[in-house]
Order: sequence, then structure tokens, then C-alpha cells
Amino acid sequence: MRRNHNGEPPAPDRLSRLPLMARKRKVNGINLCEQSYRKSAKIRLEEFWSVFHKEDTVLVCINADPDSLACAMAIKRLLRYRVKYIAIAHPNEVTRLNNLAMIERLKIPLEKLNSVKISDFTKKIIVDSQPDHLPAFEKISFAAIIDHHPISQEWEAAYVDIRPDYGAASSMLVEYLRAANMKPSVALATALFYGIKVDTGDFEKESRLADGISFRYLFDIANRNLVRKFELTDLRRSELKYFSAALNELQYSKGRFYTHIGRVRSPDVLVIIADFLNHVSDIDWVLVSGIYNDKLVVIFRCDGYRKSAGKLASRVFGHLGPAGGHKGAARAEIPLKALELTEYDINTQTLKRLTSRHMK
Ligand SMILES: [Mn+2]
Repeated sequence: MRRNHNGEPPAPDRLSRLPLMARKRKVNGINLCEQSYRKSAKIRLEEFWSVFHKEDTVLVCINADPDSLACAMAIKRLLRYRVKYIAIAHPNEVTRLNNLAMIERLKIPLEKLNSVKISDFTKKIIVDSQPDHLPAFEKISFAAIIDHHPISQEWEAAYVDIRPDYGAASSMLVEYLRAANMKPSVALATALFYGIKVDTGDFEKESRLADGISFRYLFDIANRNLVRKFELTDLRRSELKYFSAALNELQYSKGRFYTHIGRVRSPDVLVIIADFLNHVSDIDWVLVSGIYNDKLVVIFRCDGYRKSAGKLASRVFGHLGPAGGHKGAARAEIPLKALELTEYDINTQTLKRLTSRHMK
């Protein structure tokens, strides 16, 4: 028996409330889950299922992003014939076009959290988040918590599964589906595949082998053309006009592109145009600027070889406002007041004049 500093065994009820993986971490040195990977997934599934009954109406709460959306879909699948009704609700406004493309194309039914009556639901689940992550979640009492973020505290819920070492919560939900012998539909597999892809940054971020196994499992079922469409979708049709403005304004000098686009609806489009111009061969530097609110936003791109976009941005604009970035990519957001210019005084020539004397 392992004993704590007072010589007493750890209180069993405290431990049993902790998820399997977290329990493993908390009690250093002893391995509390000696089941095989497969068996432990099965046990988790049974424990999760045992929380719900035929008469339950269930609300799945998420902070909507690809990983959480996919998890909510998977939970809906896991509980489909086990409860009376399941809805998915989110408190945040979804604005990213990639995420909107996913929601629209996979027809994910979503409610706004502030428009549902929480008391209408007998059980609430939170997935890919913990109750203290958002004020909107804090007042809800959850029956189940499934997440992969660091454990913020010991949660009092009928079912808790938090595995902070997982790259994506979608990887965990794939294990539940497999333990339940439920082959995901193409739509569900596509969502989970995209969820893992986004949260692991195409496996360039922290993840574990389990993420790779779930990803490989989904690979054969998911529609990867659809995933590519989600990834590509970052422009509104109404924003194409900024491309023609950028190309009309484009000035070339000594391996550098300069273009000032004028007022834009969102600075994101400046980034997209800068990245697009950076596709052109023989171009060392790309500088794209636009006006957003009362600021001049400048996007810098370069090859990062014996040059630094971040250093250039701070050299040119650092004394006037936030400016900086990495070797290959940087941005500056300067109040027009600090430049002592109005938006009508600024054109591509201004951008060139401000920046070129700082470049070798
Ligand atoms: Mn996640």
C-alpha cells in the first residue's frame, strides 16, 4: 500500500473521481491501470454509458472549434439509442471561415448556449474544455467531462476522463467509438480527422502515439477532399476585390513586392494576399499594407535567409506601435495618428518610402 506523507493511504474516493490517465500521474510510481489499452477503453465506455438513461435529455457543451465539434458529434453517436434527445450548444460566436465551412458542409446541428434552457436537460456533458474555461460553463453542473487540456482542478462529476497528454480530444472519442464497435459515418470520421489535424497542427505539435493510431483509423473512412476544402476555406467571395486592388497596386523593385490595398474589412485578407504573393519566384520580400479601423496594418514576408521580417518590422515601426514577428513573417499595426497621416495620404509609394531605406 502506498502511503502519503502522514503515513496514511490515499483517500480512495478522491482517487476514484480522477480520470484513469490523471490518476496514473497523480499517484507517482504505482500503476493503477494495468488493463490493456483495449480493455481500458471498454471500461471507460461502460462507465460513461452507465451515467445515462433512456429518459435523459442531454446537452453537449463545447467551445466550438474543429476538435470540439467533432467530439460533440461522436458523443451524439455514442448516446443515440441510449437517451431520449441530444443537443449540442456553444457560447462562442463562430467566425473562422474554416470552422463555418465544417459546420455547414457536415450539417452539424448547433444551438447557441444562451438560447437554450439549461434546466430542460437532465444531463449536461462538457467536451474538449473544462467547466472553468469559460464563464458560460461555470454555472452549469456537468454529469460528464471529457477533455485533453491540463487538469485545472478535481472535478465532481459522475464521469471524468481528462487525458492532458493527448493531442486532440477527438483521438479519445475515436477510442470510445471503437470500444463500442461503432464504425463512424463518413461525416463523423471526416470531422474527427479534421479535429485531430487541427489540434496537432498536422502532427507538428505535441501529441502521442494514440493520436496517430486514431488518425490512421480515420484515414480510410474520412473524406479527405472535404478536409482539404475546410482547410482551404479562408476567403469570402466579397474579399476577392482586394486581390484585384493588390495586383493593380503592385510595385516591384529589387526583388521586393510592395502593395497597399486601402481599407479592408478584416486584416486577415492582407495576410492571405501576402502569402499569395510570396509564391512568386525570385521575390525576397513581400510587403502588403491596408487600413483597418484607425490603423495601418503592414504584413511582411521574406525567405528568412540572412534577413528577418520581425527585425525589419520593429526597426521601421517599433517606435510607433506594435511591430514584430519571426524571421520569415511579421506584422505591424500602427495608429494613423502616430504616423501623422490620414488614410487618404497612404498609398503603395508611402509603404515603399517608409520601409525600403531600412532594407539592404
Ligand atoms: Mn482540443
